[in-house]
Amino acid sequence: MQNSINYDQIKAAAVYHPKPQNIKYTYGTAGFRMKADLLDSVIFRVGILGVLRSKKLDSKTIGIMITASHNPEQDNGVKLVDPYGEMLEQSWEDYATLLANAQTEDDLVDVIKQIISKNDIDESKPASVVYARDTRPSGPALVSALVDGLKALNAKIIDFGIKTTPQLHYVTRCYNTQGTMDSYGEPTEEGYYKKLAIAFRKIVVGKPRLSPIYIDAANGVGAPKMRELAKHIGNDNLEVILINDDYTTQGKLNYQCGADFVKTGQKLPFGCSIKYQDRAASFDGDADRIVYYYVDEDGTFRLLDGDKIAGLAGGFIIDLVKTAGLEGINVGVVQTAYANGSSTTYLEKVLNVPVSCVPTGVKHLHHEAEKYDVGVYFEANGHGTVLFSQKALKTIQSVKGQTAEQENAIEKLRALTDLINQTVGDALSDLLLVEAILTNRQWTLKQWDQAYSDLPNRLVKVVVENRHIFKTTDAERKLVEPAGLQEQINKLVSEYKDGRSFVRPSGTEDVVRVYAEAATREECDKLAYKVAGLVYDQAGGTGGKPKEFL
Ligand code: NG1
Ligand code: ZN
Repeated sequence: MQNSINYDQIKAAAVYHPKPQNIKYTYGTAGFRMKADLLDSVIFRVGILGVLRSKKLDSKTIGIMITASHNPEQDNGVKLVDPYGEMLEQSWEDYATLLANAQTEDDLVDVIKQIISKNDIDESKPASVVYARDTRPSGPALVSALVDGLKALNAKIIDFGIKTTPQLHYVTRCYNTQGTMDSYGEPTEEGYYKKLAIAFRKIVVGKPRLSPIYIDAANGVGAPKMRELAKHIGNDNLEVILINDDYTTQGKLNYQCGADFVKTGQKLPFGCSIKYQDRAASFDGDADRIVYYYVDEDGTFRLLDGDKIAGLAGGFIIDLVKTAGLEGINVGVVQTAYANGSSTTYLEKVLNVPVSCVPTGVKHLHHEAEKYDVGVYFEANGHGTVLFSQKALKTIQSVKGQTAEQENAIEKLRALTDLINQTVGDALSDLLLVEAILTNRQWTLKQWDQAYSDLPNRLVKVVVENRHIFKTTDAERKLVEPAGLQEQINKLVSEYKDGRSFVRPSGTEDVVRVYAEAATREECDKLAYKVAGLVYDQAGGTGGKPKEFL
């Protein structure tokens, strides 16, 4: 009975991972995320949940990633990955929260029993879990809490070491598809690089190499992994210059660098002194986000964010599908309310693609994108990917071109299905996607940027007593509660040309986010801060009213 659950063993292990008093944990859009020193008991319990999930899913391998992405170095976090590399099924998020909040060892056992009985789990099934962590100093101690949880339930444990978040998603899918028709690749880090490198070379073959790309790796795990990937690709195809690649010195991770810093501050990261015509990109701390940027002739900073990547990828894929004569394959783009209004107009009016808007959070984007044959999804912050449906994959694999031009387009589509990480947004894979497209088009960043001009936009945080009183509808674009607030926001918005603004509670921070865009920078900033002030005054703002531009 090696695999069945021994509750005394669990209780004995749990004693070493007590839940702190007076803390309420919540499994949010990015799993659990907070100060690392509050996470020991949570991670132990996430291990337990991973094992239960594996037993529930017929012993499929479940992934667990320990990371806090773009958060400061002292934070950490954890999330579970389902067998095909997708986010944990939503109904199980509640179990994660319940387990994390069980106060005593007896409470913990009660919750485990509840989960087992509700889901009709066969306790005797073997379980398998693969885990990885990013480069945070708190990682090793949290890994040992995780392993204690996994061992308490006698799971098969696969240590994937220090990896990017998307590499963990990749390997989880590989383990679960090995030897099947849908085999996703070799379940190793090497296998990941090879798959991407081979696909990249196929797409750029015969095209002149572009100028070097500077990559700000946020002093995180993306640095060593990008270096490794670049070796597999070869300097003759892609020239990479890494900056902010010091992932061993404490205090540097995400500090004044990385995709979030660049996107939020709309400025160059620390240590980046690019000149006109240079090309640069930033990853975030766990390398699942990427944004591009350059400086103009007059030194102005120009950002190419997730929306721009969606436009570039969407346009390229649509051209290939047309050239290949595959009109039966529909292409769609999925965005959130944070997508710049100009990007939505460009996609709908110029590229003529259907665009859906969904609530914030990768799982919403991912599920919506699955509804298209080829679904492009990107958050403005640079997290995104392109999904190919089974129908699209089969067609692309089997179809034969009538002309050399058609065959060439089909070959490129085929390579794209390998190049693009099908499980989750991936900075390394997305970098190669963008580089492959720009190489094919022989475009500079400026040429890419010319597709449309972003409306000036601003994101402001408001600290309130209780952000949970904010309820939204219409993909988070309208407030339902507090009652009456949306009408006042509408009134403000109507006073600004091309004005748009919405308010929603963050899923990852204890703040309310206010987004605004308008025709000019000045108007946009005014609108943002007026709406932020309104929220502060009417909905329990604390700690100082945001008023930078008023
Ligand atoms: P919240 O904190 O819910 O706004 C942020 C990002 C999301 C997503 C998650 C997960 C913005 C405005 N929000 O969510 O897009 O990436 O973090 O990391 O960028
Ligand atoms: Zn991230």
